[in-house]
Amino acid sequence: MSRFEYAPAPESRAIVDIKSSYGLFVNGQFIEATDGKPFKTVSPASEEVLAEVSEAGPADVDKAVKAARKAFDKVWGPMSGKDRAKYLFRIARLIQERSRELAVLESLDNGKPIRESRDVDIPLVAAHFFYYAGWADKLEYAGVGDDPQPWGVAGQVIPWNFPMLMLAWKIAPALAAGNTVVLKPAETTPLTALAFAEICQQADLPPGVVNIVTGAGRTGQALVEHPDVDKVAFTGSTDVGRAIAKSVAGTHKAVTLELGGKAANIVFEDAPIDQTIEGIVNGIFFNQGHVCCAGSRLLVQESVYDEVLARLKRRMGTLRVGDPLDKNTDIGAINSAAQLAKIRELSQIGEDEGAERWSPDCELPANGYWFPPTVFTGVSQAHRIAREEIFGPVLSVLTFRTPAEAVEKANNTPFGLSAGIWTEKGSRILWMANQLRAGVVWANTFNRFDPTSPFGGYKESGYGREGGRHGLEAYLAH
Ligand code: TAP
Repeated sequence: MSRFEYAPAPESRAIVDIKSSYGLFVNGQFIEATDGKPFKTVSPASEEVLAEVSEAGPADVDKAVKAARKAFDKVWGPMSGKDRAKYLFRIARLIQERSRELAVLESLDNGKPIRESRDVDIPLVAAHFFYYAGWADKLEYAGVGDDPQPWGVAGQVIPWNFPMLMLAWKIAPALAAGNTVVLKPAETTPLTALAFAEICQQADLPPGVVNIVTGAGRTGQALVEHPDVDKVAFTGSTDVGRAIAKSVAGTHKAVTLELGGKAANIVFEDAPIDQTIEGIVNGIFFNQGHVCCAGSRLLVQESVYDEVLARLKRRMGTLRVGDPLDKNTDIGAINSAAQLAKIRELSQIGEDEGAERWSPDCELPANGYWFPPTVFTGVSQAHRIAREEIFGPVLSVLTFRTPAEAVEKANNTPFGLSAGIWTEKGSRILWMANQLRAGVVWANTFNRFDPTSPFGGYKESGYGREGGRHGLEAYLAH
């Protein structure tokens, strides 16, 4: 595979103003961390250092939790829902106003294509704040009784794949319900969370209602283990989720966990073929496959296997891998060297276990972290690439003959986050949706999100729901 020199599109880079260093956002101010060393956040497309960011240690986290507690007791808790809504609407409008800048910042820090951050991530972020702003004065209809009460201080830890969208999923319902928050973004993608902190200042949000503590796993651990946190909300890997569940067991804390997935995307012989190919591509290559609900296991009915594979490979050959800031890019950079190593390792295991690997001939930039769109055929259910989350642009293809076999294979996973069904038959969609042990089931579409719809998993994909009315429930004591 050939390599070329990556140079970020200069015109988009000019619209963001990244500071050389950032402190923690505590009690409405950016402050220096007292307890940890600063770390660098880099652009995964160029390895350029974007900024130096403070690492919060336990003493800093304690400061943030105290600020959140004070704001809860004195300001945000006693405030009427109607007034809380005004702040949330204001934040939503500021996100819209700054959406171009936020999209560029997200693509720079995360590596995702600008077309996605501009058209999907940031509009959804604003939509979440608008949606939950509407709930703030109607909590008695949230389904948890006539007198819903916030938990208090929420400690929230999020991953790097949708940095600002995960922040919105966490912060918007928490604030609408009357909680205050301390949020830790992922180590590799802190910049949009820090921009959000500025937006909170612009919106005149009372100090301490939102606090952002940057850092790595140790910061997250200090936050979820802090005794004065009432509600823990975590999105990330199943391993860390398990550790968090153990650490809060036996405490007063309420917990929701959104963890990994290994979704089946199921194609029947009567599926509308053009739409299906686009759905398969979107299912696994959207956001470089760094998607918890990615359609990473393609189940194809045997009778259409040859046609689906041939058309899929042809379509994969047209995907452009490269500069995240170029509007024509389909697949951006892998978020970190560590994630690239994990994708490479599991792909090698796929080959070693006997599956057949294929990627189109595509040029990859010389610097930065990249992986070509890849499909594995001849995959059996026992293969690790069929069982483990790769979290990259790698698709494993299996076949089935009957709907019952498709259900059995789709459910043969410890995860249960999402699934997709491609068929013309409405009755089959309904039957399959009932059989599949997945929190979200898409029919003739994939990776569609909306603030009104609950999202979350079964089994090792976690518990609790985010989004919609159900997403409020997680932030209300009942
Ligand atoms: P993790 O390694 O689990 O990290 C998630 C967050 O937890 C990061 O902020 C991380 O900090 C922090 N963290 C690490 N160790 C911790 C500890 N012991 N205590 C508290 N916090 C800790 O996951 P990731 O690699 O960032 O994200 C990918 C995973 O997230 C995938 O498995 C994916 O499926 C899942 N995901 C799930 C969903 C939903 S909705 N189910 C959505 C998106 C992603 P550092 O980043 O600094 O290490």
